[in-house]
Amino acid sequence: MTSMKILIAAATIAAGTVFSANAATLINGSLTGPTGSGTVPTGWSINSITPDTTSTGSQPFVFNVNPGDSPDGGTWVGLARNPSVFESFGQTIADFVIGTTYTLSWYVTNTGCCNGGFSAAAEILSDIDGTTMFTGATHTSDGNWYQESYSFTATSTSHRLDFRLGLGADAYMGIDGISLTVSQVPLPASLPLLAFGLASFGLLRRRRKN
Ligand SMILES: [Ca+2]
Repeated sequence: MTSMKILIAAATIAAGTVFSANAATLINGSLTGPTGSGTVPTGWSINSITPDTTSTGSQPFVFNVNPGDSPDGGTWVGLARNPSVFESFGQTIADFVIGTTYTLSWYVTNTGCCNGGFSAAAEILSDIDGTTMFTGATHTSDGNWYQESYSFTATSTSHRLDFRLGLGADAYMGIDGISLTVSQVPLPASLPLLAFGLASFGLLRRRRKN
């Protein structure tokens, strides 16, 4: 193995170690659970009104457009809204590392609901600690699944993440396959490992000269 290859391998291991150490634990991002109106899967809690756990094959309502399975598969959560209220669900994650940047991603579909009602175009909003941090693209009621994501930096070890639709004309959307990954670690955490990698490289070069 050349010294450059060893350096790259060391840096890769170092980066992997830092990234896994900073990982935050999102429970049941696949939203797997028994279907039903006004219920959310294990690991999640209702924040507002009555989100539903549903699937293509077993839903509590009749969708305007029946979606295929999401890319995540299995069950997913349906959210309704009207001009004055929205359904919302989420979970509190308590092992964030302050200063670390995380990427939150999910799949969304606009199915519409209930025999033609709730047919407006709409978008997913991602709230952190009750503040909207990201508004997804507006999707018409076509039953297709779209992936969306954004990044944020943890400012506390504990943050509450919620998903909902913004207020507006009656609409119904599904969300599934929610994932939370580390996208950037704070510089001070990576510095000692980078120094270790560079020191290893220096040792190898010195050994070669001898
Ligand atoms: Ca799922």
